[in-house]
Amino acid sequence: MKASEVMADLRSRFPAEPEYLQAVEEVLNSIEDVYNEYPEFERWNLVERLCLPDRILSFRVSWVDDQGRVRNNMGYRIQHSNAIGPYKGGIRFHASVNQSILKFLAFEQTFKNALTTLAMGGAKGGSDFSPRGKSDMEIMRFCQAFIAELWRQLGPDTDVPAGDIGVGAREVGYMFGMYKKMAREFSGTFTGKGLDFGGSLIRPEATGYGNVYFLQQMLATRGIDIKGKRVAISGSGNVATYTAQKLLQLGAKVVTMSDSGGTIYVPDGLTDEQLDYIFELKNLYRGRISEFADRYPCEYHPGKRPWQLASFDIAMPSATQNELDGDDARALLQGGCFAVSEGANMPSTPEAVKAFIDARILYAPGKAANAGGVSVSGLEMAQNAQKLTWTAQEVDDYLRRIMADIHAQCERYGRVDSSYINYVKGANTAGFMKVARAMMAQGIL
Ligand code: NDP
Ligand code: 2IT
Repeated sequence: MKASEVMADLRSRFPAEPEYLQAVEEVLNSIEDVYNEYPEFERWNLVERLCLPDRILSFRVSWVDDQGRVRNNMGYRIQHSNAIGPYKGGIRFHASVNQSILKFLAFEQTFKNALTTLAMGGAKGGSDFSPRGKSDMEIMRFCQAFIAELWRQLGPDTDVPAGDIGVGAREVGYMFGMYKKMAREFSGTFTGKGLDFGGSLIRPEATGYGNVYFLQQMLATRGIDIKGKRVAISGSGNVATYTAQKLLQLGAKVVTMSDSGGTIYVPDGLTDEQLDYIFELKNLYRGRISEFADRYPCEYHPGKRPWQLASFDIAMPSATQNELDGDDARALLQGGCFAVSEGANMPSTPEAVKAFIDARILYAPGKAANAGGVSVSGLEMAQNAQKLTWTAQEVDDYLRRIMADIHAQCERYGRVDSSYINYVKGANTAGFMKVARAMMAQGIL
């Protein structure tokens, strides 16, 4: 089947999976040229095989809440591809989780992981369980029930989960503990573990730091210094907060952060002390970003996303998919925004992506820009396999090298002319070619 025929076929087979279709369409549009250069891909029906996950596991997760009531959630693991390494990708706990969202995330993860230079296939999992407002004991019971079902599918060389929205060090700790008990093995089967039991230094920071390193690579192509630039960040979770931390270290101004309740706008940029408070607020008290506005003078915009509140030099969407639409993109461009680097997975709608590409600004899709997180997960797997621990400096240096390598891959496949790199085309093509070559070499499976 030709790439365009695959899209029409997937649309008719999965009409109720809009996020999955959106992610696939973006990749297929990018790779059409290289795909047509290799007739053997079509003979082996490679694109259709690559778009369909290897397997989808879905199961009921029953657990008991603090009031003694029995609660039932859905659990999933989508093992998309192990063509270049064991299945690898995060677990998301959020009320919105469904099969379409996890299929899009597992599909994206496959190409992202291919860009990292490390040997990792693509997967994603999660549940429609919402950690919001749950006690620590409820979180623990839920994580244990989730893994009681999933553990058989996992293993250090089979499938290695990690965190994502709603899953941080606490949840990974509970899931790893249950896995260890069920499987009777202490291995690197989860990444993002606590430092005392096999976690890697810099893993918490890696997605945010990596995104800033990638942004610096992009800015360097136009001779722009990050210092003093006004950056809008959305979200205030793991990715957003460490993005802000690295930006502050480099002298940039972080002027917005948000959560699902609204956005704070700090025109002069967050101070170190204010960012420390956000870390505390989110990690210790699990509070809302509105509480920041109770404590420090700033604008708080309930129910609003950052993009249309002011003008920004740089935007780093770091909350969730489709959080930046065509109107937002046009407002950003009108305000003079010259770079967008995605911390979240697929945060920009197709209309927004088109606006950024048409305007020839520096625009990095999530699968390139946020690959630092899973890269350091790969380094955590390497340390676990060696039974060694690397220093923070070693891991950070490795992370910088990987982000520079990903930038070089994007440039190789995405350079349009002497003044423009299409990072969407570059990332999709580079990721696709690696997975496609591996699939061709391994036969029809
Ligand atoms: P966290 O759970 O730590 O933080 C998520 C943040 O995004 C919170 O501020 C949350 O606000 C906000 N958010 C989540 N869902 C929505 C929504 N539907 N509408 C508005 N705001 C929302 O997650 P992470 O920081 O880990 O993940 C953020 C993004 O980065 C996701 O797209 C994830 O897939 C991606 N990513 C994560 C990596 C990682 O290593 N953790 C690696 C690469 C990408 P609230 O608390 O109000 O829900
Ligand atoms: O989207 C992502 O890359 C992640 N949530 C991190 C996955 C991982 O295995 O570290």
